[in-house]
Amino acid sequence: MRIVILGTGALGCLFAARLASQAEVWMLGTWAEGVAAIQRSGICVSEDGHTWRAEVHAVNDPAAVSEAHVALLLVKSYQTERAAAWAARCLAPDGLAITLQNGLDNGPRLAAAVGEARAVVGVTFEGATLLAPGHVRHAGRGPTYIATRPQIAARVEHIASLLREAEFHAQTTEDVEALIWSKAVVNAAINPLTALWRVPNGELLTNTDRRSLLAALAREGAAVAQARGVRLLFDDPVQRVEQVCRDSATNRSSMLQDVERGRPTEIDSINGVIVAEGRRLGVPTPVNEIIWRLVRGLPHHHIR
Ligand code: KPL
Repeated sequence: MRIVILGTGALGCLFAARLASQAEVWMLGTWAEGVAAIQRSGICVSEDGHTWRAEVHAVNDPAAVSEAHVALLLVKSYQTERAAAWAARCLAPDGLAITLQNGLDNGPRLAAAVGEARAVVGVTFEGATLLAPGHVRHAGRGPTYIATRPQIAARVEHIASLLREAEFHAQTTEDVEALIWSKAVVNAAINPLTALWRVPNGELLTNTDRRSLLAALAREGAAVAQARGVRLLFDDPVQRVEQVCRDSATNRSSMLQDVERGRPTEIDSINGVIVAEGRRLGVPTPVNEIIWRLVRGLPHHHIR
């Protein structure tokens, strides 16, 4: 089985390293330092107090990979178009492209590039931090879900079992919307506030001003999901978001890390989609809209 992983960031490295024992793995990315480090010395994974290495192919040219059975998209959501176009070039006609990215709008963009029949949406709750190019710290374990449908059920099950052999908690699901929206409601509340205030997740609970905005964002996101007919995995979005803040108290959210590094954020694919869906469905989302604009207005925030 030939697998191409789009993206050489933290999760790309984690998935590539683990899958290297099960498949021929290619990493494809535009980040020169990341590709060079992996070419030079493979991927380095630090977890549970030890560090191990895996050898994979790493390239920056999609022409180097062809007839891949699986393409895994693990780039930031503002890089989806390019990664999806590259996946289309690398995939075999009966290959599948799977997005495991953050955000609510990756599926349609992937399908536009590779075709509906080859596009698959998933979500992962694995947590990883990039320590250096090609060196990832496996920071938190969580399940990975891949959406299945009758036409591709056998291939999706095969990929899920490969991921399980690579020690991921992988499952297939027919209701991936529930997972994506549940994750997005949490991300829409925590990520922008930590990025704007530059605090770790647990600090969002330390005073009533922070807590009230956190709660308002979570309630609006859940209301939009509900209007869309999505069955969220929790009854009380505020309780859920506060629990995530406690469980990940010392984490610096991915959006905070992006802002600190002067990179664009995934705000459009998270809060931006909640606002757009709210408008479409007649659900007011004033707090998400203000927060969305505040993050987009941050200095150096590039807009798609
Ligand atoms: O998913 C996350 C992120 O940072 O993107 C949370 C759950 C908020 C943890 O930091």
